[in-house]
Amino acid sequence: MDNFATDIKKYLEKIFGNTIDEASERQIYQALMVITRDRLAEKRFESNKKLKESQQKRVYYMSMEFLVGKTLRNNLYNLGYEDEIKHFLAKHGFSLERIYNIEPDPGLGNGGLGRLASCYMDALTSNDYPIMGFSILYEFGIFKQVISDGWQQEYPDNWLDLGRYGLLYRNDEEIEVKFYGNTKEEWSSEGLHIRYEDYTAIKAEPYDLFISGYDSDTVNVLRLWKSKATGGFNMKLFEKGEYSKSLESEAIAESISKLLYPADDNDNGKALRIKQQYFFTSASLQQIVKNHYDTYMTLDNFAEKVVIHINDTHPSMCIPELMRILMDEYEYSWDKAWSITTKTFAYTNHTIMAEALEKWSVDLFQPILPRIYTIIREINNRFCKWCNDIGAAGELDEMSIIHNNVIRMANLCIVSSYSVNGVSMLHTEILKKDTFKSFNRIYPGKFINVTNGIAHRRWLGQANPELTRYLNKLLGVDFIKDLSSIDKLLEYQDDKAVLEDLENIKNIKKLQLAEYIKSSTAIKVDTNSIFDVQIKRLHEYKRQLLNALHIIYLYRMIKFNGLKPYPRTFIFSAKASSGYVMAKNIIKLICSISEIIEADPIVREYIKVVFLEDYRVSLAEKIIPAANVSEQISQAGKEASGTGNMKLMLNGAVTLGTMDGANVEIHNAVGQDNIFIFGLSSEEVEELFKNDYRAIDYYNNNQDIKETIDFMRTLDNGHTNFNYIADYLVSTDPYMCLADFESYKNTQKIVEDTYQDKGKWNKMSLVNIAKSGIFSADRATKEYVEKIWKIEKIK
Ligand code: Z57
Repeated sequence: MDNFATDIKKYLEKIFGNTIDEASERQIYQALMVITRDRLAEKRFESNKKLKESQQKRVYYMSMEFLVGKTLRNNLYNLGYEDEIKHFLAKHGFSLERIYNIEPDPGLGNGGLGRLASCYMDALTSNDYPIMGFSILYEFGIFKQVISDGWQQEYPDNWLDLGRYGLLYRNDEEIEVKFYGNTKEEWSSEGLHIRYEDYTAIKAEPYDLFISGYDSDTVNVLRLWKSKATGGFNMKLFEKGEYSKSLESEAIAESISKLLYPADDNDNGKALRIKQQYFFTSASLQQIVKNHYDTYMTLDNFAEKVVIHINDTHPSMCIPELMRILMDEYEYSWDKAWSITTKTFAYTNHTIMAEALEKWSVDLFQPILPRIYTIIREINNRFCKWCNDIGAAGELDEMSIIHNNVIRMANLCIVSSYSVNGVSMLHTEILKKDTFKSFNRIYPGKFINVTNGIAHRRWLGQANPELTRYLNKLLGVDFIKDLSSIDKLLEYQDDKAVLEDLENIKNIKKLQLAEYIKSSTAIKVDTNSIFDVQIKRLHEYKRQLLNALHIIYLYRMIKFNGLKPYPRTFIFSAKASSGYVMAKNIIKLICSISEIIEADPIVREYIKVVFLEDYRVSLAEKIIPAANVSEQISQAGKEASGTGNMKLMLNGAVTLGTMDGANVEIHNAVGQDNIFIFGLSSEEVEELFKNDYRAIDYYNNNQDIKETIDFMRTLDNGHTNFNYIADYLVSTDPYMCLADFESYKNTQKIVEDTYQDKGKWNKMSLVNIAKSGIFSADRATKEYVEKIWKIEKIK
C-alpha cells in the first residue's frame, strides 16, 4: 500500500510533470486507473503461472455483452486498498468519491443478460475459478439517454475517452477473421483440403480488462476485441492509387466494433450484427484453439480441458467455427470434430419470447459466412437424419435448425451443446414443457436449471456501505465473503432496536437518493413517503404501463374522489431501444404524469412520479439501497428470471410482483407473508390467451378501469395525448395489463396499509435481507461449476 502512494506520485511526476499537490482530479483519476490495472496485471501473472502449471480445465465465457459497471471502486475494494487510498488522497485534499465519479460506466451491455455476465466474472474470480470472458470492445457502449420534454433522446457514449485507462492492449495476440469469399475443395495425397478464396480479412485486436476478486489471489481477464483493417488489405488499394477507397475499407472494417446494438430481448436481423457475432467468436475460438494446441500439441483432449459457455445464442457461431477450425485447419474428420465440439459447449437460454429468439435468414447469412453456413447445413442434415432414425421426424418442424430458409440459432445451440440451462425454475420448466418440448424428449437430462444470482459485493458491500457496516457489527459474520451467513439476521426479526436501526439506514439512503433526484429532476421528494421503484429496460412485457395506469387511477381518485393515500414516490428509470415506438411512448406517458402531478397542489402532497434519466449500473447503485417497494410486475411466464428483483431484496426492499421468473424463488425464500404477490399465474395467462383474451371486456366490466382509461384520454395538452396507449390497452395488449389491474390495485392498497405499520414493514424488510443468501452469484456460479463445467479452483 505504501508503494501505491509512491506509485501515484511517481506516475504524476512522470506523465504530467507535477506533484500530487499540483495535480488535477483528472490526473489523479488516470493515475489510479493505470496503477490499479498494472497491479492487477502483476497479480494476474502469478495466478496465471499456477494455472498454466496445473494444466487444469478452464471456462471461456462468450457473451456479446458484459455490463461491467465502474471498475475503480470495485478493484480497490477487492484489493483492500480503499480506505488507505481514501486517507492518502484526503491528506492531499482529494475526495476518492469524486475521483470514482470521473470514471464512465463501461456500458458494454443492454440490461440483465450483460450484467449477469459481469456478476459471474466477479463471483468466479472471487472464488478462484479459472474463467476468461470474451466480447467486443464497442467504441460506443449503450447510448446516453437524455429526457427532453418527456421524450427519450439518444446520445453516443464515448466511454473510451476516459475509460481506456483500465484496458491493456495486447498487440502480440492479434488475429485475422475472414468474411465473404468462397471455399474450394482440394484433394491431394494427404486427403481433402479446404482452400479459402476471395475473402475479406479483418484484424481483431485484443484489449484486456482485468477482473479482480474479493479476498482472492486470482485475477481473470475479460478480453475485448476491436476490429481493424488489415495492413495488406489497404496497401493493395493504395498501390492502385485508390486512397479514398482504402480509407473506406478501413472505415468498414472498423465499423464492426463501433457500437453496441441497443435492443434488449429483441432480434433485429442486421448484417452488421452477424459480422459482430462472427468477428468476436472467430477471434476468440482461434485464440483458444491455438493456446490449447501450443500447450498440449494436440486437440484430441480439447473437450477435457476446455468448456465454452455460450451466453444466449448471440455467440452461437462459436459452434460451426470450432468445427471449421478442427476440420479445415487441423484436418480432423467430421465425426471426430463433431465429437469434440459436442463435448465442449454449454448454452444458457435467457428468454422464451419469440421476438428475442435469434433467427437469421439464409439469404443474408450465407454470402457473409459461406463456410460457416455449409457447416451449419451439414450439422442440420445429420441431425434431421438422426431424428428420422429415432422416430422423431414428425417434430422436425419444431426442431430442425434450418427451417423455411431461416437458421434458428437456439436450435443449433441445443443440438450442439452438452448442457442447456434456463435461468429460473419457472423459466426452465417452460423451456422443457413448452418452448423446446421435443428437444427435451429426445435429449432427456440435457435441460437443467441454474437460477440467476448477483454480485452481492457490488450490490450490497459497495452500493450500501452503511447497511454493510451495520450488519457486520451486529452479526459478527463475514457475509461479504459468504452471503449465506446473512441469515443470522433472522434472529433479530423481533428485535425492536435492530428494526429501527434498519429503518434509519434505509432513511439515510433515501435521503441520499432524494438529493440526487433534486439535482437531476428538480423534484423535491418526501423521504417519509414510500419509495416505490421500477427500474429495468422499458418493455411491454415488463409492464411499466400497468404501474403507470395505477398511478393515473390514484391521481384521479385523489383529485376527484377525496382519496388521501399514504404518501408515495414512484421512481422509474429505464432505457427504451431506439426503434421501439411503444416503449418511447410509455416513457413519455410516465414523464407527463410526473409533470401533471407536480403542477397539482393537492395531488402532489400524496403522490409523486420521478423518471430518472440514463439508467445504468452506477445509477442502479444509487436507487436500489433507497427502495422500499420493488416492482416486479411482468406478465407471468415472460420474465426469464430478473436480477434487479434480487438486488432490491438484498437491500431490504419488499417485492410487489407476479409469480414470474425468480420472483417464484424469492417467494419461496421469504414466505408469503414477506412478499406481495398478485395477478394471474403463468398457466392462467396461457389459458386466457388460448381462450381469446378480450381486453375490452375488462374495460366494460370494471368501473375503475373504465374511469381510469377514460381519464387517460383527457390528458391532452394540445401537443400530446395518450389515445394510442389507451387504445392498445383495451384492444391488442398481449401482456394483458387490464386482466391484472384489479389484483394489482388491491395489492397496492395492501402495500400502503402494511407500510404504515412500521414494525411490521421493517420486519418484512429484515426477512428479505436475511433470506437473500441464495441469490448470491457465488451460489449460482458454484452450480455452474458443479453441474455443468466440472472445473476446479486454481490452487
Ligand atoms: C436480456 O437482458 C435478457 C434476456 C435476453 O434474451 C436478452 Br437478448 C437480453 C434477460 C432476461 O430478460 C431477464 O429475465 C434475465 O434475468 C436476464 O436476461 C439474465 O438471465
